[in-house]
Amino acid sequence: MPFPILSPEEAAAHVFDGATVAFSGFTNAGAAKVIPRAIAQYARNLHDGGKPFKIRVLTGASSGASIDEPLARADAMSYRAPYQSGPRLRTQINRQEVEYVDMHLSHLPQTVLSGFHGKLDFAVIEANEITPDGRVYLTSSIGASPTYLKYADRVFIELNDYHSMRLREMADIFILPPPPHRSPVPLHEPLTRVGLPYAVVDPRRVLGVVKTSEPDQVPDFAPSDEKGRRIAEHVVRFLVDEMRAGRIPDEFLPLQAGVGNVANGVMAGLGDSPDIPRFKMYTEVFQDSLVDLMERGKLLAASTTSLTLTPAVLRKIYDNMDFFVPRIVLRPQELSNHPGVITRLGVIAMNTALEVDIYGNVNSSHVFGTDIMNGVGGSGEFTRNAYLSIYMCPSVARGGKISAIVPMCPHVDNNEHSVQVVVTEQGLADLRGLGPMQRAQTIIERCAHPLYRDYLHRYVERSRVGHIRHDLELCFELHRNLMETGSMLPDRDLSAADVS
Ligand code: 0RQ
Repeated sequence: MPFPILSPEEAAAHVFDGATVAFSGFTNAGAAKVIPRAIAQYARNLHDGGKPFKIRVLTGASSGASIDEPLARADAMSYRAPYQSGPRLRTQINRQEVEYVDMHLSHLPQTVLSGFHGKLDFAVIEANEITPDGRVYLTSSIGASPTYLKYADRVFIELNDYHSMRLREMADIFILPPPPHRSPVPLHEPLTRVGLPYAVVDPRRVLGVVKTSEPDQVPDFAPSDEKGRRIAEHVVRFLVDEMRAGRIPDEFLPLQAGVGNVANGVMAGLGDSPDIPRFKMYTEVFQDSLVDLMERGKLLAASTTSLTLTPAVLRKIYDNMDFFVPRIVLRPQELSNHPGVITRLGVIAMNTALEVDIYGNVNSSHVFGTDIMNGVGGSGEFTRNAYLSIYMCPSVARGGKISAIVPMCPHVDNNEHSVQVVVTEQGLADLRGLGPMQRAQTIIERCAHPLYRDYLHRYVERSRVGHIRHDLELCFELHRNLMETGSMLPDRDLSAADVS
């Protein structure tokens, strides 16, 4: 090993106040683990001595328990991009203590190489091997690590022997050159390979290696509830009908599914349906339910940037690599989420909304238009470029006090021009080919909870007539009610309503 072996504390002590540090990890999969914790402790020690210490943090996507939470608990972050999902960090962002750049995930590598985030002082990357000539074999996610390894001034490798050494057989790594010297990415099928099994670093910039044996900290999924099952049923029926109508070919189209319990439940529902043929995925996150589908032969192949799997399920893959290696490709996020490839393959995208307005604009990220939940993540690049873009959510939250169908979203991540289908447990609104007033009627009738339907119809009837109807005095009345009284319809007796 030509690189110095360091303790996490020795590595952390190199990092200086104000440094930009890029960590591996797309979700908790493949996230750096021991060095971020040591940096958090280092920050606490400096703070106790009255010294300032905050770093600017980049990752591939969220990294909750591994990176964001320890650093947030130590008040050690001043800046964060491109996606997060940690409760503590979320609070700091919403108090404006941390500046957060919420961005499309495929754009991240290009913004790094172009210097949009400033100079990259450090990269901290989890790997299961680094060779003397600088080949780096990554672990359970690729994310933006190849870019970070290429552009960071100084690099630390967390050499984690928990992961299977055979992950490199899934890896397909290729960095897009800067514009205008880009050729079309020759990906014609989810399993096509265009790159190398390793990322590359200039060995002279590697300051050291820290050894670990820690699993990824991916939390368990909640079992699918009744609403989730009904949402899954609507999606399955719609896709089967689309096949029968000849708008989805018999061999089906590759699927993308967002993160979370709803998406996990919908994928399980698709897997259980005898009417859905065997299919492939072109997605960014490979979640627990997909492993079972692959073992049953329903899911034939998947392209992803991360294996976001709970430890027991990841272990299943590692114990059966002969089966999984030929079926999974792990790519950098600029390829897993590449708009051109998503369009070429005709991906069916299924993502989750916090709320949807009556015209089909979607808010997935900002409660009240002000408070960040997680971020836009990869939802934007899939929604805008997919063959079919589907949004799913329960029709109400908090026991009916919140309607997910609202007159106007106070923040829009994906707009009515890209969103084609909206699904709640109440039903499915197919918006293709519909003008604004038809969209409004369809969404209210099919997707809104009965508690809110009359209100929403009245809103449309009373609004100013144009191509789209809106009343700028009342469009946020439900949100204002929620902020002021804790319920969007304060006068409704929810105990009498069926909000199950
Ligand atoms: O809050 O837990 O305090 O009760 O929001 O709601 O229903 O558990 O939602 O976990 O499926 O996540 C959109 C956030 C959904 C997620 C979002 C409250 C509700 C609850 C969470 P409590 P659920 P889920 C792939 C693609 C954006 C990025 C994306 C997400 C909490 O899917 O972040 O899709 N997506 N990326 O009570 C106020 C409303 C609400 C509301 C629900 N209308 N107003 N609060 N809640 N609706 C991933 C990547 O790119 C990596």
